Amino acid sequence: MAGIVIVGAQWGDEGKGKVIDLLAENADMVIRFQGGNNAGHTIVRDDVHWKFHLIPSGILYPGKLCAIGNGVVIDPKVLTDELDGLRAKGVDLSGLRISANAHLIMPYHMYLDHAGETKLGKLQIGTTRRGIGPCYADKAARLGIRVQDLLDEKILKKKIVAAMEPKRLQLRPYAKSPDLDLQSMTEDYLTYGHRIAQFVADTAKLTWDVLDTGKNVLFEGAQGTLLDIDHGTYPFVTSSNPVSASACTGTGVGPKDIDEIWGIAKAYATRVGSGPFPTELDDELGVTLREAGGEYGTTTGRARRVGWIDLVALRYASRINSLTHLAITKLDVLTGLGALNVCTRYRGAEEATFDNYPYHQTVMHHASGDYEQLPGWDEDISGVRSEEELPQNARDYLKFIADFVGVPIALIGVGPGRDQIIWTE
Ligand code: 2SA
Ligand code: GDP
Ligand code: MG
Repeated sequence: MAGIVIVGAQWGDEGKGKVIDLLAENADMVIRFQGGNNAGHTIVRDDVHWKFHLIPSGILYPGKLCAIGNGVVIDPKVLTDELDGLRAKGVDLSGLRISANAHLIMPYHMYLDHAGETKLGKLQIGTTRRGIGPCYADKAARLGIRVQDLLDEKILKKKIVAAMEPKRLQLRPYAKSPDLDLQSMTEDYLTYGHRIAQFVADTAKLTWDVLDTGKNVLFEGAQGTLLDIDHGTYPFVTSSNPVSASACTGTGVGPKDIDEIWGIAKAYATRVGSGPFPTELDDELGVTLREAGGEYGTTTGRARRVGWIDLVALRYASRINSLTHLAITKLDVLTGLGALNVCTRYRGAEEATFDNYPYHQTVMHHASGDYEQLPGWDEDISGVRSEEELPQNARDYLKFIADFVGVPIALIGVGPGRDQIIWTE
């Protein structure tokens, strides 16, 4: 039996989609456990780019059991559009299952996300404006609407009324929006319900059944550790827990069902949206790195902020997630960049230094990276398939990361294609 969790070890977009696609080959089930269609997971197969927002990144294996767990928030319009798109491309959806307990993003969640950001002005989080935060807020307030509610008109309508009632003031500017009309919203959501009914299941039970027969389950995380609502750079975080512990609550298994925890990290760092980023490069080199790495949001197209690899944050992510394996992606992007900085501690205000990730928001906002400089390499490594073939400086760079973080590197990415990887074990 093996439960394998995949999490982002930085601020998201580390290349989780690609790693999940690779590991899914030997898994009997893939299940997503948190986040929603704020996620954008890219898989490149035979030069075709697939972008998934809600559907698990294992769906390209025909018939593979792919589940959306209870911890995910689902925008049923995005889900049905994604399903239509995949069907049109001939993807087999017979393995798809959707938790009856997953919460739904409603039209008012999107308006509230937008309104919240507008109100914050300069202090805005930089959300994807997909309604993620307001949906999780309703879940916690016990005003959420779940997938199972789509199957009963009376219950659905009652719950929409109850959920909208306390939001009346905030929603007043949008009162005339047709999608907020109770009757049409109910009808739209009932239609979504009919369209996804065939996939709705008890995904926790399905997961136990796979694990109990000694088969492998991949737990697919979205976003990244530093965006975690409890352990990330609050309030500049998403509204769920992208850390490994959430694989349990977001699917319905216990910690003893987890055997391996893979943290995915880029060979450098990126972040979309606002918030502290101690190793950020906001100079020419940053622009070069962004273009070389194609660092634009998979969901929103926003330019991602870029910076040096932050080993203080990565070591913190290793501890928070109990990482057993590291996958370092996008090593190829660092080729030809010259000497490479790796952040080994933070400098704060008034000469303060921090070897460990500081819990205090003010400290984090003033933190900047303190670096060791390592030599770079100029050789094209995109065709390299074994560690031995990598330039010595690239191998030393990886060794420095693994030693500092204290977690072995199992996989190295040298390009977006699914064959552009190096297995180290
Ligand atoms: P939200 O929408 O409430 O979850 O936003 C809150 C913060 O979480 C960040 N966030 C992300 N960061 C990186 N990647 C994400 N997915 C997309 C991608 C992002 C995109 O794959 O590129 O396309 O812009 C993601 N989703 C949420 C967000 O930037 C806020 O900082
Ligand atoms: P995710 O959200 O963690 O799945 O990551 P995204 O899909 O949002 O962003 C990662 C991007 O990097 C995608 O465009 C991938 O195709 C690409 N990618 C993944 N691994 C590598 C790699 O090793 N090298 C390069 N150059 N690109 C990669
Ligand atoms: Mg992404």
